[in-house]
Amino acid sequence: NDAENGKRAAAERALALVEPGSVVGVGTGSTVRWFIEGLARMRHDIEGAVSSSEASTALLRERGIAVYDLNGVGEIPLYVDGADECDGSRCLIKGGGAALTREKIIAAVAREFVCIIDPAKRVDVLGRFPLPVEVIPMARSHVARELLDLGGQPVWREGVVTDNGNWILDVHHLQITDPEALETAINQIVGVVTVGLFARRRADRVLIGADGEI
Ligand code: DER
Repeated sequence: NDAENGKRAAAERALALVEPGSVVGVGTGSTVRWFIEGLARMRHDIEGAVSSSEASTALLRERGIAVYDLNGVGEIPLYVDGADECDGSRCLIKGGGAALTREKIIAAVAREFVCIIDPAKRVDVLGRFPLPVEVIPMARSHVARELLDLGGQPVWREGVVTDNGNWILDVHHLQITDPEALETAINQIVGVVTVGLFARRRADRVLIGADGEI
């Protein structure tokens, strides 16, 4: 279908950006799965990967790609990951796959963060997709009340525990016209581990389907 074709096309384009002999930063999700398939084809040309989730780690290792602890590697030239929404300034909502914390860590370390999306995720204003917020379990209700005060409608993603042992609130009904300000505001709430807004550190390039780019 169109979405899958768009995901695959964007992922294929990202493969061309991989430096030979490098350790590649790899994200999480169905778009990144196409990127991982491509990395498998070129696994002898790369040193290995650092991964943003146990799920991606398994996919990489099954394909004969070494996965390193981030603390054990130097600079990461390139991080490739998907997103749930992307606005015209390359700000992203991420976390649909519950991997937002490790994704944000690798994005912070990587020299270049390239986001790969199908065209349906390109929006004018972020917020139609509920904003994921990773929270320390004991703080769930406190953070939810604070998010209500910020105008959101938080919903507990019940039954989901992140790779870090935390819970997720998905915040509905936000119109995020100032992503950096909202990211900063939510980061301040005690009990928040990570907010799935990538604005302070946004994508450097966004590859959209077969031929779009911002
Ligand atoms: O969780 C994430 O941030 C992922 O990147 C995810 O949201 C993108 O998922 P998809 O590629 O399966 O749409």
